[in-house]
Amino acid sequence: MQLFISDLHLSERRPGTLTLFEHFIQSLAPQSEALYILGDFFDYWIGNDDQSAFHRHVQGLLKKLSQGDTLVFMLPGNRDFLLDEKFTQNSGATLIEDPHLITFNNASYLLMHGDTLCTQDWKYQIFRKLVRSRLFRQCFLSLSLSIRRKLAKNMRDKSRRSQAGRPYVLAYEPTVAQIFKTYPIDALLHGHTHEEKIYTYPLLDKKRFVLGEWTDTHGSYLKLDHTGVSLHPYSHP
Ligand SMILES: [Mn+2]
Repeated sequence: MQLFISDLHLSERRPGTLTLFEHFIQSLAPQSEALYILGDFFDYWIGNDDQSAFHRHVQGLLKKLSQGDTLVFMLPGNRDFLLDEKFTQNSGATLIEDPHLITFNNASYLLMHGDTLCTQDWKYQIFRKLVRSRLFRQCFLSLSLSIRRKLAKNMRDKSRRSQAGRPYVLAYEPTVAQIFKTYPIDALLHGHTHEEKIYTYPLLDKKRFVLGEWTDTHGSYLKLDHTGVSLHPYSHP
């Protein structure tokens, strides 16, 4: 069995979500061969030198899981795209690229965070290209931690304001169709849009599984086993 989660947006300001995740990683996750985290695991990640007690604790949770029988994979999202090899050392999680192809039981699945599917938001796609460049990375990481923290907070506030009152940007279906054309897959698994929903494409005989966001009381995960992929809510027992 393999498990997939995304969009926990873990931060010091969301202790309840951390508690729910702690339960997940100690009860369900150790039963799986692999845990894939599909982006926005952290609400923000401004560089590996930001080793607060909170970050050390979360990395420790992943490390403990990876030292058992479960492989941990981390696909960075738009909030934590600065995760790097140092994080791998501290957490035992292997970083994977977006998109990432896996096969299981003779079926193929494509894993993504999901922001690259929202191509109607062209302003965001330009911004994404810019911040993922080597130059931006070097410049940003050369700033002091306190300045990076301020910039990250400004960016979050700005995105919250621009998002307020508007429907969440969804995946653009022609872009999804292009993905199905490009990759010989049975299903696409992603997060980012927080929908917690399964899309079916009967003409193509394909599916798209969209993970939900985690809160204090509600989590969301995908399970892949011999029966295929299934979407599940997660809550405190
Ligand atoms: Mn996201």
